[in-house]
Amino acid sequence: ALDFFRGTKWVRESLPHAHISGGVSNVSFSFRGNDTVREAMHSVFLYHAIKNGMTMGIVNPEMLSIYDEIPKDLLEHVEDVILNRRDDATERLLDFAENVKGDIKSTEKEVQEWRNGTVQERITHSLVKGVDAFIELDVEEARLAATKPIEVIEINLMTGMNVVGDLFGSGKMFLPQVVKSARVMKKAVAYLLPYIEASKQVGDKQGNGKILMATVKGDVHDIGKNIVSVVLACNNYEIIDLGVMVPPEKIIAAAIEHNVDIIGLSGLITPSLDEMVYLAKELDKRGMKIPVMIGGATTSRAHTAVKIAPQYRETVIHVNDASRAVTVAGNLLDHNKDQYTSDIRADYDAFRESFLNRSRDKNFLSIEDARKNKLQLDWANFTPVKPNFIGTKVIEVDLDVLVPYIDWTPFFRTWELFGKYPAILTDEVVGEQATSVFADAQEMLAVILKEKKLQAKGIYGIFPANTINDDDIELIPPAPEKSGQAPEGGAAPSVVFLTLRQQAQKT
Ligand code: B12
Repeated sequence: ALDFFRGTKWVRESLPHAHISGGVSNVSFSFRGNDTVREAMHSVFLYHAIKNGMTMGIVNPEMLSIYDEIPKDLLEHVEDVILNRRDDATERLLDFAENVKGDIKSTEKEVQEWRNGTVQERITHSLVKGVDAFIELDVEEARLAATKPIEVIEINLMTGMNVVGDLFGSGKMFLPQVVKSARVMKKAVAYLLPYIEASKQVGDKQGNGKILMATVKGDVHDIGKNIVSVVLACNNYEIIDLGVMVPPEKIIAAAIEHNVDIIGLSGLITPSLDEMVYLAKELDKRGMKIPVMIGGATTSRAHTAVKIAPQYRETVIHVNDASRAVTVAGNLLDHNKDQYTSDIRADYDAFRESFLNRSRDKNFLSIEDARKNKLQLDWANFTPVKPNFIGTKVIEVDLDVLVPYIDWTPFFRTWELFGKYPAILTDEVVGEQATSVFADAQEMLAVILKEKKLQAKGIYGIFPANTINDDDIELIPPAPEKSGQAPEGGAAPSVVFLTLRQQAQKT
């Protein structure tokens, strides 16, 4: 926003005859669903843009508050963001926005309502909404009901984070909101840590072994890695934590320097999978002998078996969660480890083999074989029915007839509201916005129907047709009637559709 204002000012001063237009509502897009904040943002943006020389603002006048009537505290928070006045402006506005949603009475009612849910519903709500006020209370309740404190992380908190992940993945949550969810998650984990540590096993001084932990290059996610580190530390493993975005050379150098027993790699974004493959190759090239544990939300047993394990002669094993990590580390360092590691390798080899076989099945046929498969029609014993007409026909339909056939789902997608119609109208996150744009659309549609603003027309045709060459279709349109434009000889030129026979192998 600030750059827009500065740019506008510069253009108007340097090129006095130029005009500037700006789309205002984009600035508040991440606050969809909170009209109070959106309207204030529009007014603030317009106010400063006009002051700097903008000549035309594109804005929905129904979504605009009067600049001077914006409550002082809301104005301050919004201007901090629009004018980039403080480093924490976004965070502060996000927090503040939670309190200005709707009127005070309904906000209070909403608070009471979500507090009536089950402990899982309350934890999920806090994570999704980024509310940290009650998280310790709810986590404590879950801890008292759990057998072990780690269960609260792996069941209750993970369930909530997966909801956050799904909403984020489908575009219904935005990055600043996920940052807030991550903070709530970290607060919850910090609350549980002393309880997890209290269950620390009393071991010998030497400990069970040394484990290097790192989130791979390019990846910033560390919540899961940190949990695994704590849980392993509580089981007497010495942890060398290299943090996040760790380049492969640094992981290898640290593994050698600290003489670690296991390397633990965490990754949550797709590029991390390739990083792990690369690292496995590098470990192999250097003839390293340290087993590797792979973890993090986007990693999988399948990817580990098919892509990572074949690159490294030593053991590579995928681990689903923090508690499994303890058993796996124990097995990798046990005196019986040879049996365990050869079982893992055999298991992954078998998995990979069957996976590759399945892909082989999908192989394509050669074009010659595909052509041999073509449908054989018995034309000699078939007399086609003569159609009522040859050529094209135009049809006109009343719009009322078509309305029930409108597919509304793509309509919502153009508004970047994801979900299927009609369920989207009651969706917890986008339902309110979806209902509002749907109501606008119904109003507009009613006007279109009433004033007959559009006319629906269709055209269809029936023509003699033949297969020609190997896979192509020739249409023979009739000569235009009495148009006088038919080419010499009467018939219109034929039209050929070029097609390619289906080559996918059918099982
Ligand atoms: C919180 C979060 C963030 C936070 C991270 C904060 C932090 N300090 O970690 C922030 C907001 C910074 C963030 C940023 C981004 N994120 Co993000 N994020 C998430 C979210 C919602 C939760 C992750 C999480 O903490 N889960 C809870 C922990 C406890 O689970 P976990 O990590 O899986 O760990 C458990 C196990 O996997 C295992 N484990 C984990 N590591 C290891 C390691 C070993 C050795 C072992 C044994 C076990 C193990 O044990 C843990 C406990 O049981 C996920 C969604 C999801 N469902 O995972 C998306 C998600 C991972 N993010 C995603 C994306 C796209 C991004 C961004 C690229 C977004 C953007 N446009 O900028 C950036 C990434 C930038 C980068 N370069 O890395 C996508 C990744 C999609 C993909 N396949 O690539 C996801 C899946 C969301 C989605 N559905 O689209 N994100």
